[in-house]
Amino acid sequence: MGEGIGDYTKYITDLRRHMWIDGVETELRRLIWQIAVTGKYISAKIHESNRKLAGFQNIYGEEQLSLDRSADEILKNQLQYSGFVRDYSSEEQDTIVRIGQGNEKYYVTADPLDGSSLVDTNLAIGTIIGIHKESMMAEGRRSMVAALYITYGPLITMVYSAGKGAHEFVLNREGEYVLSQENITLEERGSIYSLGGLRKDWTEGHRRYVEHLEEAGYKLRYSGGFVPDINQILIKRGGIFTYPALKKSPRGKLRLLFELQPMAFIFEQAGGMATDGREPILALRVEDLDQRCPIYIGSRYEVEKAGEFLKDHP
Ligand code: FDP
Repeated sequence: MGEGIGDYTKYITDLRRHMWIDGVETELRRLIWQIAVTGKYISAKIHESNRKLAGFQNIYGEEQLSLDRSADEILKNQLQYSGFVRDYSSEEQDTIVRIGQGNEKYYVTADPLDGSSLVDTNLAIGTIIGIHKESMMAEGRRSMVAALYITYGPLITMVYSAGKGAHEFVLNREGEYVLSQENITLEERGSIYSLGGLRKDWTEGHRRYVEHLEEAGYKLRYSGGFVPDINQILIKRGGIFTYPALKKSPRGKLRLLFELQPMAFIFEQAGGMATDGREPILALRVEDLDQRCPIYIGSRYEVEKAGEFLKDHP
């Protein structure tokens, strides 16, 4: 065998090389790399604030808020320096922010620090990113070119997809993202379920769906952090995460643009599905930055089954 790319790939562990071999376009590659590196700075900020605050429970709430904002600032600045991003929108900003000159290729959405209310419990939290090739106020299927999320847990892991499968990397002690799982593929059907919202607020269709899962022996696995809960479904190769429409909030809780679209992009790339109970998440048009949406995301069987129950009992 010669020294072709086929031989070379088996030695690939580093994120940059992986994206290069995967044929990810140069600027997109650099942008994803830049965001992954920014995850290290955000992680340092999380650690810094925890050290500073140990023992000061009374001011902890305030600091959590500033942690969200710090993560947002770090991300926005890094993206601005990258030179590849025209517009930035995040859960921490009221409007879309022009951070480029106006001729850059990409538009980035961010939930800089999802689940920050879990910091004091030492559960995992995360950063969620969507990368669009045109204005993000569109259907995800049309505008998205890549998505990634970083999980800050006992390990820092990053899952990205640039439209050619979903891949997981682990940050090692040398500060490199090392490939841990390539082309993650969900099974047709899983065995865990992860449910947001209070049972008393569920709709009839959703209640019946959950009872169906319980009768079938699904195990409950829910931390209350969207990133680790979703990550669990992906890494365990299936099951269902849902934050449904509730009687008092028919649009559910989670945000379409910042939280749901990026995860839907990654799950579809892993052979899974993501719907609002009817339509694919990526077919929904974003009309408003704060738009909420119910979500059923996971392996095919469970997502389709949810659709059947919700059709019969809307
Ligand atoms: P949090 O409010 O704790 O920041 O979107 C934020 C989020 O967490 C998700 O991470 C999580 O899935 C969901 O909200 C949990 O919401 P509730 O505890 O209000 O049901």
